[in-house]
Amino acid sequence: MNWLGLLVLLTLAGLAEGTWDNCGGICGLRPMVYEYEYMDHDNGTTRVVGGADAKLGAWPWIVSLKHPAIPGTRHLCGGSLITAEWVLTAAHCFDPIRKIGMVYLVIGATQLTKPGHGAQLRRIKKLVRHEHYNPSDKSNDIALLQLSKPVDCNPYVQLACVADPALSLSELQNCWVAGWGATAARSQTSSDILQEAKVQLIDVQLCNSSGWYAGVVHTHNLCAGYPQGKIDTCQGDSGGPLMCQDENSDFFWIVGVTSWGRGCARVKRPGIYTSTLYFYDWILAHISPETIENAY
Ligand code: 4AZ
Repeated sequence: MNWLGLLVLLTLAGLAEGTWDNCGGICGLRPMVYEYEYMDHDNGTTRVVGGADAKLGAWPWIVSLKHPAIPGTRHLCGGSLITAEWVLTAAHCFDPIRKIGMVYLVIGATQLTKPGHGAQLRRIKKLVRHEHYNPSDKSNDIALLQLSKPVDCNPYVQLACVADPALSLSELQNCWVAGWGATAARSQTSSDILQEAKVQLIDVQLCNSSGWYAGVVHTHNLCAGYPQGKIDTCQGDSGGPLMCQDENSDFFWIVGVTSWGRGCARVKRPGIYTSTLYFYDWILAHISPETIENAY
């Protein structure tokens, strides 16, 4: 092959990489947070309900699903960017099924009224709700949204790592929730600035015991929050991520999708999340059908 041919091939390969994998094949990293640490910026207080304002780019995979019919910031639900063209969210965000054509996604924002230059807007090309999602008991509360066009990653837009079944949850200590949902129980208004809070994973057996949720939590759920309440996700946080830092590294895994709870921040009523470990194969099968078909 002549040199010109080789050059054309290499250029095409480079372009193809730019189009298909513009997020560098990495996930769960927070470039802006590492910058803040380098600058010796204070880390914010670990003081969602009971949370604190997140810094710009703190959770670069978090997405706001918006609907024009919702008053104020139009925020409907949270979501997480798991590939350049797929967002993980909760099935109940589309309960009742809304006009999908009207829903749009804001990716890379911290403040909804000032999304900033890194933020990108997308529409939904395809909605995949879990085929066994049941609105009456919120079982299988998980959905995937294919974006109208893949995002371009930047310091404010990064992919989340989806936790696989091999991950040992009981060893994860640094877990967080984030969202634009209500900052007080019974409040209907969403927060303009993304809120974040550190939470504890609570054993599902304890969570399901009498005096707690008394058996209504499914085996494919996770519970997170505090026995004494006070810090929790709330209305509008649904669909967003429950994230834990890897034991041996800086990056974060999405271990749950915010699903429901009895009220917000109440004693012995922590938030209920759909486990991504449990639904890992379902997620993979729907975002890359070719891969799965070839695997069997
Ligand atoms: C909701 O309605 C909701 N306290 C989300 C999370 C929790 C409660 C309600 C957990 O979207």
